Amino acid sequence: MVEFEIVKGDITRFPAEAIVNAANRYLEHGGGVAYAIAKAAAGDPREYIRISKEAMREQIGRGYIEHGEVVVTPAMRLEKHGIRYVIHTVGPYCGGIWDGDKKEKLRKAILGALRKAEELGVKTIAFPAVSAGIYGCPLEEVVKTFKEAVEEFRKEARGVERVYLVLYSEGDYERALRVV
Ligand code: AR6
Repeated sequence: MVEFEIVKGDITRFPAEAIVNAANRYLEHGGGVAYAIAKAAAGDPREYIRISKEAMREQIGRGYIEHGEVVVTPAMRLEKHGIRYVIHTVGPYCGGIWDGDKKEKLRKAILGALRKAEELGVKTIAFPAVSAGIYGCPLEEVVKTFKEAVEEFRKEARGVERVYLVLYSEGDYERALRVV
């Protein structure tokens, strides 16, 4: 049984075996949680961008990812928190607009990371609220999509036991808890 838990915290120090990055398709890590993860992992965020792009070439065979495709990089300095991998996924850009297409893209982005966690053999995985920051998707819809994606993943999960959705601010955390 896969447990889904909404927690408050900083994902760069969250003790899950894999953490997910809310990346852009080029893995540029220029702002938001992506920049925070890149800086915390490698010290110099540019170094983590270089590592991510190299990993993308090796794992995907091109210079960008589609929704549902993910890239794995080593946790580097994040290992001191028990983190082993960073899984980069790309959610939809909403700019305040939400529809079925955005939901499907986010669902793919979440499931792609969950399936990669299975492949990596990890038991715990933590996500930020993918697309709910710079990409401007409504937080409540993002949380709802997370719940549904984890529900779907339960049918196929073998090794993953716990999925965390980590909210950075108190306000977002309280809003997320109210989503049924
Ligand atoms: N821990 C957990 N959550 C965090 C942290 C943290 N340390 N820092 C921010 N958040 P965003 P997106 C939350 O903008 O909307 C980047 O430039 C934040 O409050 O990071 O998918 C990428 O390179 C928000 O709720 O991701 C892309 O270009 C959530 O993480 C673009 O932003 C996601 O916000 C992706 O935009």
